[in-house]
Amino acid sequence: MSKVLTIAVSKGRIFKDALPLLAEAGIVPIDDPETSRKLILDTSREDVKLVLIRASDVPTYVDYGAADIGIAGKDVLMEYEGDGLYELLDLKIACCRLMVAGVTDVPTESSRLRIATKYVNSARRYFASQGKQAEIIKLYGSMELAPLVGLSDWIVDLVDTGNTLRANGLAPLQHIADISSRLIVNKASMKMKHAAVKPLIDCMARAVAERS
Ligand code: PRT
Ligand code: MG
Repeated sequence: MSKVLTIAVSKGRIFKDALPLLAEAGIVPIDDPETSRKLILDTSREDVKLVLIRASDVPTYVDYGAADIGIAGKDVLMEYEGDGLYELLDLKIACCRLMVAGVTDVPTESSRLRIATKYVNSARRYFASQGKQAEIIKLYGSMELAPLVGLSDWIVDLVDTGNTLRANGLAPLQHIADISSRLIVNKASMKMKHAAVKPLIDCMARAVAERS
């Protein structure tokens, strides 16, 4: 195993919120990811590199050891089925809620409840826990549209301010889970690179505690 520590993180809101926490561990990217086209960023620490990937791919890279560490939303982790990683720390960034939403509280009672979502596993588990039969329809985006055009009764999606729902005439109906980003670590890296991984986790844990 190489001496370099690789951290997988997605561009956008998670990256922005993670920067100050990474800085507490002495990790500052050399290039600005918003302007650079690089997918591997050098940092102020010679032994640490950041890899920029899509939010939903972060657990995959960490599970397979292509990245030692990752920062991923709990929403993404709840969907992920691999078991090669540890979820070690709640970073309390990029917070939102996973919710059931729709035009009205009352689903069309005729056939089986239909739910459109990107979060198939979480939706299935949630409705099963409520003792409700639901047909889950997998979408990759723009979930808000589904109830408006009769594709589904409700959706399961992330809600922050609620503005996106409101703009489409939808309301939040049921709370499924509070979401924040988590620090995840490849199981083998945790053992083989413990001397490098442990202080990094401790630094970030301290930074999180100081903020809250
Ligand atoms: O875009 P891409 O397919 O690459 O991935 P992604 O959309 O998952 O990435 P990104 O960067 O948009 O989101 C990364 C992570 O941020 C998610 O996995 C969540 O853990 C976290 N997060 C926090 C959010 C939100 N808040 C959020 N509000 N992710 C998405 N949203 C979206 C939501 O899906 C909805 O469309 O914002 C809209 C709702 O926001 P409000 O404020 O209008 O309620
Ligand atoms: Mg997005």
